[in-house]
Amino acid sequence: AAVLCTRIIFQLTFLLLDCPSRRELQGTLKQVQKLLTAHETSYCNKTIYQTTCPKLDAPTNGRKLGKSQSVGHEVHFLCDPGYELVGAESRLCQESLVWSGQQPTCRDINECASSPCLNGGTCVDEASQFSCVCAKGWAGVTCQTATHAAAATTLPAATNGPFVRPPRCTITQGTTHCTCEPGYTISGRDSYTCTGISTELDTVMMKALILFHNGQAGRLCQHACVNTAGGYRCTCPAGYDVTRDGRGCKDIDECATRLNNCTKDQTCINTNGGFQCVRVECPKIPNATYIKTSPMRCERNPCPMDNKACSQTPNSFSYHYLSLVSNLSAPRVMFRVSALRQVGDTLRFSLLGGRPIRRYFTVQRSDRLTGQLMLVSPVQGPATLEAEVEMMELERREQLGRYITKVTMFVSQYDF
Ligand SMILES: [Ca+2]
Ligand SMILES: [Ca+2]
Repeated sequence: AAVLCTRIIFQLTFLLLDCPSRRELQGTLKQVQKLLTAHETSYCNKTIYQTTCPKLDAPTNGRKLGKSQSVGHEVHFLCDPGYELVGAESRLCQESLVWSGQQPTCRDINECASSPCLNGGTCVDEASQFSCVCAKGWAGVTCQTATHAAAATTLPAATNGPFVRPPRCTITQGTTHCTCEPGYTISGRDSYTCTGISTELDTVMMKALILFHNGQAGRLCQHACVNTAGGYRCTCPAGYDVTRDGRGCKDIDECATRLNNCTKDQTCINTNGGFQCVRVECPKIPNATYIKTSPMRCERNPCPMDNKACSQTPNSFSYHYLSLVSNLSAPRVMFRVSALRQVGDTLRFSLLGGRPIRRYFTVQRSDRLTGQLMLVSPVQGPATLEAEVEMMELERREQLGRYITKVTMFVSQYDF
């Protein structure tokens, strides 16, 4: 409009100064009229026929709120669950008939991207850094360490005394022969009582430990997270199923199903992420012979009278198998061996084996009649460890009886 006006003024000035002819004047007026018409047309188009902004689309995987495209009206944008908005949350139809800002998009949220605070910790944003407020039972910069208090409250009280069960005895040709249920050991010199090796407790304890270990609220997936459009999916390694909540991994019990290939004379031991077929072979040691009294126990045949070499050998060997997860925190009780009552003046518990086993385990007394195998250092799986706990009865330093408990531990590759 400014240019147009200048041009009209210029042309009129020209007319006034130079006294133009009638024809020239008519020509100029025609031109002015033409320009004014053109201007009016363009003005009318805008003000009367174009009062709205162009149509806006909703972003892919999102919605647009507000339908009006009139000047002064706003539209808002929302994304579907699993997506986040990138760009303007709203756009305004401006006087110029152009929407303000840029068209936003909905971007898939990568749920698998790790949060810095683990185990249910809350991340607190600070200037150029962050800090974690840890959930109860966790500590450390990223809440990575379980505090002792949490472990203690989750575990059942470890004060259970020895378990006692009557043995099954048979009398053949004047000799009494007794055996115990699996998990119990004949102990004491009389050999007529089955004393509990606290397998039952250990099973409960292990379950509690595993639950505790898996209860890591900060981990979205226990194993692997796969980001998907609008969501995510957790996957588990071979040997595990994804749990019902879709986040955890549950071991497949191959021994409870036909998924194992153990033969009839083998015992299937379910492990975390797999299984083992085991078969107990009685030890061959000089001066004594052993017979299998149960799939997991060997007992010494009676020694000839006054054969001291024979009577010094172990009275029994019992075998136990534990399935553990990798990196269990230590110290921790793994197994208990108990005597029903004291025979002789001393009961001694010790760990047999060399340095490799001593790196992870120790044996200590937990009460007068019980020794416990303790894990002293976390074991990184996959690994198979064998610890032998010896219980010895003494009278004035003379050996009365020796009982060996072999504990084989199958440590999984993962911490579940
Ligand atoms: Ca996603
Ligand atoms: Ca298994």
